Amino acid sequence: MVAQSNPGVPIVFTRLRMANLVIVSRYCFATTRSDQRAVNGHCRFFSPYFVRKIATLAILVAAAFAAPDVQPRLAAAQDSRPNIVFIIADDLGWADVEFHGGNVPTPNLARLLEEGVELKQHYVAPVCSPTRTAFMTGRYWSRFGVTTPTNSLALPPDTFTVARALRSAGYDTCLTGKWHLGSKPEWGPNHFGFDHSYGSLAGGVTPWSHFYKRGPFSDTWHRNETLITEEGHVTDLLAQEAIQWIDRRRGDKPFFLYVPFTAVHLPLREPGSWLARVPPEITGDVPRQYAAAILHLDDAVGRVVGAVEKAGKSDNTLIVFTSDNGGSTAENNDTKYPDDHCPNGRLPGNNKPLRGQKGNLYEGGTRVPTIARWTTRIEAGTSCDTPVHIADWMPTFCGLAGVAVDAAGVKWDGADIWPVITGTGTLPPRSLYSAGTGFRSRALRYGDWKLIVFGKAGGSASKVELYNIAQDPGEKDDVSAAYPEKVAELQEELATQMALDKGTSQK
Ligand SMILES: [Ca+2]
Repeated sequence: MVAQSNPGVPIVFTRLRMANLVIVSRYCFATTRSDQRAVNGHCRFFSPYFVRKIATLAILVAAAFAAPDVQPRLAAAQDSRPNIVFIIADDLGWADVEFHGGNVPTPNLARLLEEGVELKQHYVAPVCSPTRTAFMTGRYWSRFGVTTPTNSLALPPDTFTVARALRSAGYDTCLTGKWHLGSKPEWGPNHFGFDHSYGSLAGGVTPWSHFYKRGPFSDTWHRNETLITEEGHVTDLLAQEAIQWIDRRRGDKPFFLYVPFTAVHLPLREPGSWLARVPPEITGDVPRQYAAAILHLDDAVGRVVGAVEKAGKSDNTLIVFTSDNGGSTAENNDTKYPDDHCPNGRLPGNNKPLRGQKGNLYEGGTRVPTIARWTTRIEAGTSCDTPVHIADWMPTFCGLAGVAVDAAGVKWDGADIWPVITGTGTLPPRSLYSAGTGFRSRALRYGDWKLIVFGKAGGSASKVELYNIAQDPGEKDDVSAAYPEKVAELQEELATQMALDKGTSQK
């Protein structure tokens, strides 16, 4: 059956037809600068320009409603399903990118931005594994009790993951990058819906030797869950595998490619060729390494996007870029990792003007640079100010792919955000809920408001803060004392969300 929150095939039909009409309407009632230029100087309703548009409208409206039987529409829906490339950086902060004031050029991201939509309020977890849990499942990480980076098995083995969902709809699926949802090979990506997988089973790795932190999971570099040893810088290897997987594809089967880079997570030691490109005004070993890692990451994103274009798939591929949490200021040469000659010093992760950083629930920890591009379906150079969440991608992808979902078995927290990405609709009012690490804090975003509760639920040490994010995105002014009714309202919703978490009674 088809879940109410997930547009199944019949709803996809409706959406496609409505989308056509929206496009046609926009075309006819021009509002873009180029259209206004074209109209300028003419009598709008009698110009050859407008007559041509009205004729086109008539033809396309007729075509949109001229499919009386299901089969032709099914063919149309099948043909419209996009390939999906989901690229996620590691610990890349809000202002680490040039388009948010970062100090190094990110031209490939800038190009995606020019050709796509920026999601200006895209929320993730404050740390790694929780974000990946929500992306994989469409559910809040706390539903699985995952609130910290983990090497244990994060998801029940039969979890309906986004990879399984898309594979069930005929997609080929591939992960090149960091998994971190269970660090044993038998808990790896191939066991959760990926046809092909490569990279780190655990978390971030040493850049040249590809080891995770010292201990039982240090040896983690793999292909299809078989541990391997390779030479090369981690960013290049991950990009290269993704590109080769695209290049080797044959036929028209749609694909889902998930590329979770380890950049710009510590420990960093970049190739000399990238260090040489860092602007001279950036000084200090680790700040220069960090800048080089951003340049390198941006280039790797460009190479993956280039492979999609070279394969002739650009017009029917949705590409998303985001980060898994805010920027970090931790020590680069973390001694928990085997030595890989990485320089000492603190990372300069930049989340300005947002407050906080990786690890906490302020905006700097959880709001990350995010872009979506689909050249034929998303209007270029647009932005979306609706708060959205990493858990929204699975319902969105399933909607686009026409995945039939068992409503009784799937309890998504996320929503299909395609209407707000494309500017064709709005979402019903909803809260966005985030559990902090170890359930030691919680946040709830509702409308312009954000409630943060510190301390274990019900504990005597709990502390409440309230911010109006629209007026105060930097979370400088806690207004909880001035709006007790708003605090109470949000606490009630928070309690409802908390009750759905795994093991709530123990928290
Ligand atoms: Ca991370």
